[in-house]
Amino acid sequence: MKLNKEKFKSDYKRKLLNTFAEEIKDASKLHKYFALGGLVRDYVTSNWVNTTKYYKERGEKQVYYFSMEFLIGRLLVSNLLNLGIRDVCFEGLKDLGIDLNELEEVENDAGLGNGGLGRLAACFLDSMASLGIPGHGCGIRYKYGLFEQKIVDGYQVEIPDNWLREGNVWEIRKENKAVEVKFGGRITSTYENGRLTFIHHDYEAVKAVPYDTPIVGYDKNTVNTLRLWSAEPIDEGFDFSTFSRGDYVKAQAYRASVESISQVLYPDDSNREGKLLRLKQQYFFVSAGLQSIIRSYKKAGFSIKDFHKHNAIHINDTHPSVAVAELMRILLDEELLSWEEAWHITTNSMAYTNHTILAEALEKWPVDMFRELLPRIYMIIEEINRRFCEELSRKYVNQGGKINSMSIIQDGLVKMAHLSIVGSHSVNGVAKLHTEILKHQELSNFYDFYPEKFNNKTNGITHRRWLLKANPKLASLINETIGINWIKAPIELNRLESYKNNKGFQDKVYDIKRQNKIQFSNMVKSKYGISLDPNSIFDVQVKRLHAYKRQMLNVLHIMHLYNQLKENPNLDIVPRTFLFGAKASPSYHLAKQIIKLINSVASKVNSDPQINGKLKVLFLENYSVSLAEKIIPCADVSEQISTASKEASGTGNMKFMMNGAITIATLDGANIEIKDAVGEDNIILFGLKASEVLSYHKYGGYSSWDIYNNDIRVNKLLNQLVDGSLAPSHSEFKNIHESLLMFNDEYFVLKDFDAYVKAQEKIDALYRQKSKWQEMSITNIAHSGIFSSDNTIREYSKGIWGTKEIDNISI
Ligand code: 26Q
Repeated sequence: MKLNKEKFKSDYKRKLLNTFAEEIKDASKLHKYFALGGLVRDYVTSNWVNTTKYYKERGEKQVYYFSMEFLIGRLLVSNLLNLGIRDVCFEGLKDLGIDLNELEEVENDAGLGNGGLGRLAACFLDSMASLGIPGHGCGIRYKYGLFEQKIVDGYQVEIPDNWLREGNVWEIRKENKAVEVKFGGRITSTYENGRLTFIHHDYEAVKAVPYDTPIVGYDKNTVNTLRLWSAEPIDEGFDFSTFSRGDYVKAQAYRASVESISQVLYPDDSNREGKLLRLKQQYFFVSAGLQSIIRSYKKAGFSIKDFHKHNAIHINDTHPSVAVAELMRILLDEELLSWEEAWHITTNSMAYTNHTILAEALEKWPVDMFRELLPRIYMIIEEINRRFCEELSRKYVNQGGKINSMSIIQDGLVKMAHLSIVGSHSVNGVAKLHTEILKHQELSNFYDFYPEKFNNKTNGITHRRWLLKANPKLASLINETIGINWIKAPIELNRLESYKNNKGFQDKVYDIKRQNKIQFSNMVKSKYGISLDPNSIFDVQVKRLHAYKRQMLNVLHIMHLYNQLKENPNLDIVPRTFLFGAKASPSYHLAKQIIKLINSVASKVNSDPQINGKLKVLFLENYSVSLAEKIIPCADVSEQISTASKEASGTGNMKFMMNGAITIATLDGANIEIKDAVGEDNIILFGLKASEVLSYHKYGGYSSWDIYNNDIRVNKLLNQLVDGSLAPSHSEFKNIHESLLMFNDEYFVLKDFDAYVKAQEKIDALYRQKSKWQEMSITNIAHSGIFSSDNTIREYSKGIWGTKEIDNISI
């Protein structure tokens, strides 16, 4: 948009006055932030209304991305950037004595996600709007996002994330668009006009109220919508005419039970037993979302029979997969279509992305629970399954075992992945290796039956947030060097390739990294009182804490370096700063113990004068989107060290390379594609391959005891976990010790230890060759463009949704 500084300044002063009846000199930082946010929203609204109208009037095909999680982070600066007014606002505010960077820090992260899957959804929203694709998000407006993490005495403590406390400038409550969602009750059927009709009795109705957030495209007038649903009682919850103390108490209980539906995001749980409330959440937003889509589709005057030609429904993992049955219900019971018609529309609308191969992560619901909560939906799933099994039995004659293993309902459980596959026209994995494993291992029966459904869509990240916004200095240098086209066409970052040996350019990239490290160290100093050395290698592992991600391998290596330095204080290593950030699921005890271990190692190492500044270890509290934006631009080394085959894709890996970090990696997930993009000379690979891991799983043959007995380094390290070296209590790290020995090291940490140490020695040697290192770093940045989610979204759009890119909306 066009905006000059003077106009902005007067707009801003007026907004502050109108919102808070205050002049700048009297306003708090919070009010200054809210006034700016409100003004930005005002700037966006006419394009927002126009976009919605344009899509509707033209009947453009729209995609709805259904996701339990949207890990958005902050919106202020990213909206300013996408509107093209960051600089003018920065300067205007400066004239008014206000620092935009300070206001940015006032905004609470919208942390409505656990990790990769939720952040991917947020990157996709940014890319859809920036490409002009009519694509919207549909999810839950959790009152509390992922817990806030505090570290107390080295332990993780979880605090509720009350992100809405001060209000949310970006959302608009749409009371008039509320819909009803029905739970429980019972179903009867009658014949009406020659048609079997189902009636739902004694159900509990919940009001679903949408809150809409505008999603602004970069340098486009497209503004899409993220619609998040909030659960409320249908009326105030009690009837004043029969008011009594008992009713009052009942009414309050009813209100609380309804509101609990959108109260809190479930932390990615290690014990993922089917929780009724989570199933309620899933049906709640799916039903509300589909009802509102159909309502507005019909209002625009189109035939329900063409629904799939104008709408694509994407389900982000199995979490929203009840959408398959809910769309069938609406088409059958409300639109009165035949089963065949409804099934045709449903399967042609739905597409499903799988994000994990870990068997324990696949969602299954006990039949009894499912049927009681969603009686009509259960009936429909039974019928879908009956027809599916019939189809299977025509192809697989006398193969009852196979049919049983593919059934949607099996052993008293409803298998949501099976429902998703059967009910969708597309099933995709999120990186090449992951998709191959789905096709040939995890879902091979389904791949044999429906080969045409399976496809790969390698994940991506929005380069606008993860480079342009997070690393403004590097972004400016890139602009000066190759111009600004890369912002719209990120592949053009490859023009930096020709500067990789340019000494002047190398120095500038080095200098920017150093400045970022200094800036970050200042923050660390004031928050933790710890001094970091910006000349040391910043070696960073930030991601959720999971055994398969192998933070343990990283810790064992640090302990090993420490042991070596204790034996030989003159050991010549490049000073290193190891930085961690990770939340553990509250019930995941092993993961929490690993956090404590990192902190124990940190205090041991950091307080040892003999180490003489060669090692520093820091666990950063409360890893989140906004913290990621600060830490990633400082990283020299990116730790992507999952057990091969276990990380579906990873997206942090892409963010780091885009900011010039060198990746130390196993051949897992998208690390493989990063290797293909930068070449083997520009990434440090180590460890077991996926095929080796899978073969150990299948045939056995690995004994962690052998390594413990034969490698004196490993022997010493494991003993140190339980001999009081790191904690006064010898049982503090007992579970870790047991997982590595008694339980035979499920994730091959010890098996890969030697290779990892050697890979780290390689990093040390390379970092000493400054020019070589800079060349590698620039090569990584230059080849990061293909990992822009713009590319990923184009592939989804062409290959799955059939949506088009609209150049500019003109009304
Ligand atoms: C399930 C049941 C009960 C409670 C929580 C859950 C749950 C919640 C979140 C299960 C899974 C998740 C999230 C999974 C996830 O983030 N997967 C990651 O997806 C990324 C995007 O595709 C990939 O890059 C990562 O490799 C993958 O781990």
